Amino acid sequence: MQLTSPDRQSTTGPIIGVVPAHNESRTIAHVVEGLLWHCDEVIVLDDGSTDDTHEIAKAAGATVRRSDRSAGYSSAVGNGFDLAANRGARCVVTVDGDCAHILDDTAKLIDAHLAGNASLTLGSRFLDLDHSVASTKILANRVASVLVAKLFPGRPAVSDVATGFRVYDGTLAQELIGEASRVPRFGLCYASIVHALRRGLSIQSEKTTVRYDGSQLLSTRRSEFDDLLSTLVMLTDGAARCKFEALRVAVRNLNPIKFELAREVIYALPIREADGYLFQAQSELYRRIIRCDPEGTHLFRETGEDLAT
Ligand SMILES: Nc1nc2c(ncn2[C@@H]2O[C@H](COP(=O)(O)OP(=O)(O)OP(=O)(O)O)[C@@H](O)[C@H]2O)c(=O)[nH]1
Ligand SMILES: [Mg+2]
Repeated sequence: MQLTSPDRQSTTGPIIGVVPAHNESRTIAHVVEGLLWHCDEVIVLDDGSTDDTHEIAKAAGATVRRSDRSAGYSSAVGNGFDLAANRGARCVVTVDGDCAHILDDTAKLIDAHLAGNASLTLGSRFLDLDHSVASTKILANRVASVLVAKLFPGRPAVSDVATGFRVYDGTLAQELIGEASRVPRFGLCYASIVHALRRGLSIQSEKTTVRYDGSQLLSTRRSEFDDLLSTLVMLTDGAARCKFEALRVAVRNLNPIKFELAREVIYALPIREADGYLFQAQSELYRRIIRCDPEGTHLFRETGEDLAT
């Protein structure tokens, strides 16, 4: 699924795998070995781990960069982009070190990236859903996609703005090094999309499969939601920035939030014990009964204050 016209892609250089890993000793060998089938080199960025992630990654064949202090996902991936740029990478494949993604999808993702001539190819967990992803995760991602899409009126929303399984064109990866060091924790996931769309570069999505363990399915962590909003606050100004700031205050206070999207109402309901949110949707039909809104594209806080216009 391509969103804009083809770009001029990097056509030479190695394909570099970049894996951020924080205490992933259980899974990192599998990820490195799986990725090495498809990449010329795999670089594991391990910062702040207290287990033997770095040793296992090295034994599995990865180039490892390690530091003592945990600087967050974005900083780790940015350091990977820096090393990939030094090698003149044609493209960079990022994948999480926790083995959430099915690595067999790597070939498909790289092929789609090269064939589609895109700057960024996202391994989407939410295209043609035929595997089990919890509804709260689907809804949380829909909300995230809509918030990002609000910066680009008239452009279709990207289906999975938070996926860690991606292929970046070498030039785009290089452009993102500075941004990666500025955004909070997982902010690069969103900042990269905003950056590409602002530059008029193309983003395409390819269906990929994920596996989660049960504990990850209950809720969306408050910190993840905060990362998204803090990144959008950083990347915007004026009225849009004020609205994202107001929403961030609500998230930081773990307040209930109500989003009215085009075809449904999505509630983010706080679960204090999990320090996060459960997302629930109500159908359009029900919404028509409780309130008539012909425009149907507003975003409201619990108080009813309109945040989107
Ligand atoms: N180097 C490094 N890697 C990190 C850091 N934080 C997270 N990661 C890695 O980034 C990847 C994604 O992090 P997760 O915690 O799984 O985040 P997530 O996939 O959004 O969340 P879940 O859906 O709950 O798994 C994993 O491989 C982590 O080990 C960090 O501070 N430094
Ligand atoms: Mg994960």
